[in-house]
Amino acid sequence: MRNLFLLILSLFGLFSCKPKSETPPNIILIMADDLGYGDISCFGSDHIKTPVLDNMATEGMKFTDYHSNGAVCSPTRAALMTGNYQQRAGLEGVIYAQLDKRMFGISDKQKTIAEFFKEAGYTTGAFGKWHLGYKPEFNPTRHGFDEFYGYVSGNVDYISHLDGAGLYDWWHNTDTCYDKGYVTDLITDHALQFIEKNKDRPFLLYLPHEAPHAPYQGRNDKAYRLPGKDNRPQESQSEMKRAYKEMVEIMDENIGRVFQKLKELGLDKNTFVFFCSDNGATKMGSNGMLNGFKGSLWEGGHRVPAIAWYPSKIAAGKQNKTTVLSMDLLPTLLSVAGIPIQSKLDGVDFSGTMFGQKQLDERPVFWRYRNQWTVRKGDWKYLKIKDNEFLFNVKDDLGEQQNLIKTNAEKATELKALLEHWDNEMNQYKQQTN
Ligand SMILES: [Ca+2]
Repeated sequence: MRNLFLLILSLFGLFSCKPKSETPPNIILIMADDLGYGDISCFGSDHIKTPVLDNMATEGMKFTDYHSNGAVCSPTRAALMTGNYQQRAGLEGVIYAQLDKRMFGISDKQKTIAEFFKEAGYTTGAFGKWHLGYKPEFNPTRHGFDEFYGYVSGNVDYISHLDGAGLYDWWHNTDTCYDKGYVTDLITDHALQFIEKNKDRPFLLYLPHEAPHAPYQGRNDKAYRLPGKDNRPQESQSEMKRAYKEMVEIMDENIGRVFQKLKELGLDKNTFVFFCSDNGATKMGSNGMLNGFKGSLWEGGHRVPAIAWYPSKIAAGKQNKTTVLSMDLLPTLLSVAGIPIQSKLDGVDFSGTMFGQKQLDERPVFWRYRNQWTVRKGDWKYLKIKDNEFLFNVKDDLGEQQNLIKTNAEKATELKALLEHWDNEMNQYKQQTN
């Protein structure tokens, strides 16, 4: 009798299909490389013009307290892909291009965002920079992406597609590919083809741009890296700044092509787009009023621009002040797509803060990189660099100028205890999984 009842229930489930208007949304995640908090006009740049991203913010939601999980490229990508602190994926530092340093890569033990989406019936594609390992077993197509087009190292020459070790690094899935063209244009061309091919079924498109990471090359500049030699000219600071501006503006133009394609195909009503950066700017760019640069745990190393766009569900022109990190995108994007998730993750779903439903509970979040540690909880940030300790109220003092470590020892003690607990947890996890 009970079985019959369950059968009727499950049949009821089968026939109560969602109406067509509720087909799962497409998800597009666009990430810039080394783009700083002050590098686009809607985040205050006075000389780089980014009309497409500005419009995305006008029609969507700008995040003022979004952080990359890492202060450099690979760790952030590991956290983004797995929804966990990068330490759990075994990637705390950058994966370098030198041949004797190519053994590292994303762990098989962690399920990726692409694997979650694929299991739910999505088609998945990655177009651009991977930077999660060179070996074939680290390739995106082995970690849930149906299609990969781009490069696996930390950066390639925008014209010749040679990596930092002077080796050719341009791929379609696991095969070397000999396309000619400027990286930012090429990855967009292929991403647009992916959208076309999958316009009738839900897709996850991950579009990690190279811009504005070095080498600093505009669309019409010469290749620096040629087989067997590095032809990098002795460039002036102003020449590199000129290229940097152009690189961000070309990326913006290409993001515009993605929005145009969505409109052309009538997908703009049912596609959620998120834009972010993977760490703060180098001295070539701008982190606005923030202290520090890429590689540091001062705010300039990890507080970066982020924008969400989903006109059918996100009210236009809103600002979101919630503290969120790269690792939160996995549970958030799954939630936007209506995909339930059972796994226990470090990242949390912040979709409620975008759709005006609910705020996140206050939680501590952590970073460690080389000899720097930091914890953030609410308005407070404790930072340790070697043996130097700092405490800032980042709401009142975003530029981290007033060290309150001596005047608010109680808060510092509370945050230090949280940090030590997390640090131990990450170390134990490392020991257990190695
Ligand atoms: Ca980066």
